[in-house]
Amino acid sequence: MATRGAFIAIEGLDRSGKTTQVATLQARLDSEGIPVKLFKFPDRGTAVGKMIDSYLRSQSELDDHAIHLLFSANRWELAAAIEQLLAQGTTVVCDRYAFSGVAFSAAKGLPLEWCRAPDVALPAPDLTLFLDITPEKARERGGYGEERYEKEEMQRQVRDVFRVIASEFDDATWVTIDAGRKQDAVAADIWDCVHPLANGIVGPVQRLWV
Ligand code: FDM
Repeated sequence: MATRGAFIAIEGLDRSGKTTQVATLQARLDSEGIPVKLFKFPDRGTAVGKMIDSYLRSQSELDDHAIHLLFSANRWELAAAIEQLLAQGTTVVCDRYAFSGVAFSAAKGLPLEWCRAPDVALPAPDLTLFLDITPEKARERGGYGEERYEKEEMQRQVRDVFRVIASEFDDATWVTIDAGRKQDAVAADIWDCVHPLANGIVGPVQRLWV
């Protein structure tokens, strides 16, 4: 039976080592000869992405609802490209996706259900890996960066919302990984989860949030 590429989302808190782990996963898939394409959200290169970038750097102010919708629009801009790649048999790895969208906006106080609405019917990942790290461990790693959400209290709240989102998924679709450990141990866990999907998936791409 024909297979399509797997859709993998990597979500994570600040200082969880997400960027490194995404690069490591991409390299591993490459070395196994599995076609892979990486997306990163927000994609700051599009017209919408430029507005998001300016907001994150605190160079502009936007209403919380408005920026939420821009983050979602940024995903919709690339949704067709993602679907096309999956149909061609390419594995798609996303560095952040709609779960970050919900987690960050809900952490600011917007209702969870309102936050989900603009992402309804986007392609749903087959697997989401959540790189979890305690605020204490993040502090040990040198604290947070300069951008708008990189503050301990915000990260705590985001972590709480991620927990709520995680509880809605089964163990095969959402895996929380302790990212407070050594890089190699985290990468090994990620590969254990991704490997079974890497040779392709039978059946259509699912939709958020069903
Ligand atoms: N972020 C990211 C959101 O608030 N909503 C979203 O939909 C997405 C995809 O943007 F603080 C936040 C999360 C993070 C910031 O992410 C930029 P990177 O990974 O640090 O570039």
